[in-house]
Amino acid sequence: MNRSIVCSPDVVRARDDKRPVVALESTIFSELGLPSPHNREALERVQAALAAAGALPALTAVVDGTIRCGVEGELFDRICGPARKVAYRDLSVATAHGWAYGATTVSATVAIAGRCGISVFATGGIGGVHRGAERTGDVSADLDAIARWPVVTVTAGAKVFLDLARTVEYLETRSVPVMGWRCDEFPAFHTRSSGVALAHSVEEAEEVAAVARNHWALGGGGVVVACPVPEAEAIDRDELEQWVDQALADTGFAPSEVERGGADVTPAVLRRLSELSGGRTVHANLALAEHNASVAADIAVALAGTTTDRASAEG
Ligand code: PSU
Ligand code: MN
Repeated sequence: MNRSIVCSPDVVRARDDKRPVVALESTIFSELGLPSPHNREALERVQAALAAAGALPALTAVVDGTIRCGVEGELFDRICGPARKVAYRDLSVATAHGWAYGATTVSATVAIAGRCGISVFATGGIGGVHRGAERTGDVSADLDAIARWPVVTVTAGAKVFLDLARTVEYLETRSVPVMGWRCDEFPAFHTRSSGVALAHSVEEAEEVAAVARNHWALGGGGVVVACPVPEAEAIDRDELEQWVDQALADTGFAPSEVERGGADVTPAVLRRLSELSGGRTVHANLALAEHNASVAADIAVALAGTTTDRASAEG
């Protein structure tokens, strides 16, 4: 099929047999995502959650200049190590320049999944519209990529220091159905509510599968399932917002830098949030990643037997 992407034999077999497969990004598991050793724990918990629900993981990454779909265990030490972030726009450069390890973001992963015929993707949180985007223009490429490729993205929303109302507005503009998973607000990653209402909510994986099939039959691209962090690990919104304000102040980035979301801003803010919360933000991150994987697996099981080919109109 697609020679620019190397799929593992397991992924090829499962896809061809129409068995459930769930794509995973690698940024969250690299040193760019979670601090060691929590990144390794996240990878193991996500893989276990997929296996428990009967879905095969298809971890994506650029390894030694090759785009891989289905990275296996012997490479996990590298996956959890230092990386360069690879968005969809960077895949062509990472391969041409032979990057040793490019950790895929959401935009790269939905593109790889879409090209490989994998229809479900589990992540932690998606990128979004940054605060101040009306001046800086910083809108994550995740949103356009989600709109383009026919893949269901399961996410715990997006981080509270993005502009969540504009993020949801943008997905609406790009005709992406966004469904709250047993909730009616867009979740804010570490915390379950954002105050941003969603137009639709769903209760079961079968409902998501029906929406996705219908969207694809109409020529649509991606579908988002917005899945709040499990209650037991969730952080209270007011408490989180206090810590965010404190973390932004402590890390000393100017408001313009925070708004621009430069490469070093988010990791520094997340590190400070973890300290201020006594590690609770990291535990919330692990719990939501694992939970998203199990919801994504159920959706992949519900969709199994169908392909992501965009059906042409009948008659
Ligand atoms: N949200 C998180 N942790 C992350 C990311 C998002 O809580 O590590 C990563 C994802 O890989 C996402 C990317 O696709 O950041 C978005 O980056 P940007 O805003 O530069 O598009
Ligand atoms: Mn950006």
